[in-house]
Amino acid sequence: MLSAQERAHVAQVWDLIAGHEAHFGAELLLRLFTVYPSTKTYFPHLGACQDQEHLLSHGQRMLAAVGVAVQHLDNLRAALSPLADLHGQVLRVDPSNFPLLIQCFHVVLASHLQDEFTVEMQAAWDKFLTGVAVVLTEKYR
Ligand code: ZNH
Repeated sequence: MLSAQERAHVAQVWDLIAGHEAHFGAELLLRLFTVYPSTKTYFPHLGACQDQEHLLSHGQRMLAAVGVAVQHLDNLRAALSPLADLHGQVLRVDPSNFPLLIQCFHVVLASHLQDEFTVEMQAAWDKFLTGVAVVLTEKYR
């Protein structure tokens, strides 16, 4: 559960990303694949050539889902239910990959926002993304 202050920080971070979902998402994926090459195995069509078009389109979809989560902080589980089915039952992404993505998220944010990205914003954003990851990984049965 996020406090009022944490919600404000999450909204503030999202305002800085909104409108740049595809580029932000592509950079996030590229960093994930570079720092944790094992994650590429989930994206055979992306990993091999790291085709910019594919990175941008998948980045866009991923970040758009994060945007939906930002708009539904009080009911993440309902808002992300179809995506949780997809990750848990179809893609079967190992849950250990989520913290890796979250870490890359922080680095990409920090590298762009620099001094604008305060420790309070980072802490709130971490709590938020962890909440998203919990929902996306709880349908593994
Ligand atoms: Zn994921 C897909 C989101 C994480 C892997 N994803 C996806 C999508 C989305 C997402 C929106 C699309 C869907 C449709 O189309 O329908 N993710 C997401 C989010 C997150 C994630 C939000 C966190 C935060 N993922 C993840 C991880 C991984 C993944 C960690 C691993 C590494 N995904 C994935 C895959 C896919 C997806 C493989 C599929 C792709 C294609 O199809 O191409």
